[in-house]
Amino acid sequence: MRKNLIINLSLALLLVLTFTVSTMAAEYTINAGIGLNDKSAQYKSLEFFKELVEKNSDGQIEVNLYHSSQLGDDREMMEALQMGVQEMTCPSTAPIAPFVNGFKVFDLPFLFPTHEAADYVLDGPVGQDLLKQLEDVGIVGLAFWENGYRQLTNSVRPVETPEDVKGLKIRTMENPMHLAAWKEMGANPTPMAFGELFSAMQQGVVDGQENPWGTIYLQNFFEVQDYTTNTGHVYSPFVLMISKQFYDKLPSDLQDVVYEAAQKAKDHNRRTNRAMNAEYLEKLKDVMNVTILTPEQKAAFQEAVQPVYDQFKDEIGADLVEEVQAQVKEFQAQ
Ligand code: KDG
Repeated sequence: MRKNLIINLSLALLLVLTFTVSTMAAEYTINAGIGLNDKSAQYKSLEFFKELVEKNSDGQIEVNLYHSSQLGDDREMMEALQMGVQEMTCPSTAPIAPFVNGFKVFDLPFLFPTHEAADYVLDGPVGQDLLKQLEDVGIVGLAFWENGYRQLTNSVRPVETPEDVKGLKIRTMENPMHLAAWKEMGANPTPMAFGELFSAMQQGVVDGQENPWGTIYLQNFFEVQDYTTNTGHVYSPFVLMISKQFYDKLPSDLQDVVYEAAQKAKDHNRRTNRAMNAEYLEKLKDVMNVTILTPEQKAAFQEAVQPVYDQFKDEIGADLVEEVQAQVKEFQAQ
């Protein structure tokens, strides 16, 4: 009888303890949404970020991840961050331009000759100053992650010269410079949110699009696109960003946990993304007609889109464009 009582009491205590622990929900929740799917390097790095934040905050912050535009497209998610109804997202720089004009500079075609030159500029004063400017629109820019060099795909013909692009209906990100670059090559560009892209290609609303190899493979674009070319016309950075309303509410030690995790996850992201883009180019060779341009052929694309610099220099800010170009040169001279 006594033994039973002790067992029952212990069980009751265990139940109370389990209940207390399970209802001791984290004090803060970060809902993070992206457009790419859960196989992407971007999602893998968010998983890495989540693990770090939850561990280093001793469970005070929980991170929920959403992929494949489940929470909306890049623009909608940035607006949700501004309103404080979503905490985190990670868009390409192209759709950030309507929020902070200076971000346009990074979508100039053929701006960054190598990944390392991009890292140098993005992690240097120009990149960090632009991240800071996001605060004026209610967003905290934590770090530049990487989308990567964008490559053309289409369902009509192999593309070896800018002339081959003529007349193709190409989906672009919602950014005037991407539109202008494809117009210079005689294409028929249409801006569209990423979440609508696959069915637009499937239904023939557009003939082609441009994205890094990892995206082309992992989003199954090869199922609806036969041809791809290593145009590498733009290096597309990602920006990991958090709602300022949310960040300001965090005690400073937890702000540090989030900031530090974002930096560590940045390194994880660049490493993973570069390895994946190289690996998926090889896999694409089995399922698509892949054109690898010679340096001379690539130079023809660079020349064709050069007018975009003159067209947008004043709009972006001539000083900013020149500063970025000077830093690229500075890096190359090292
Ligand atoms: O998760 C990021 C995507 O939403 C988007 O930025 C991907 O490069 C992209 C595109 O083409 O829209």
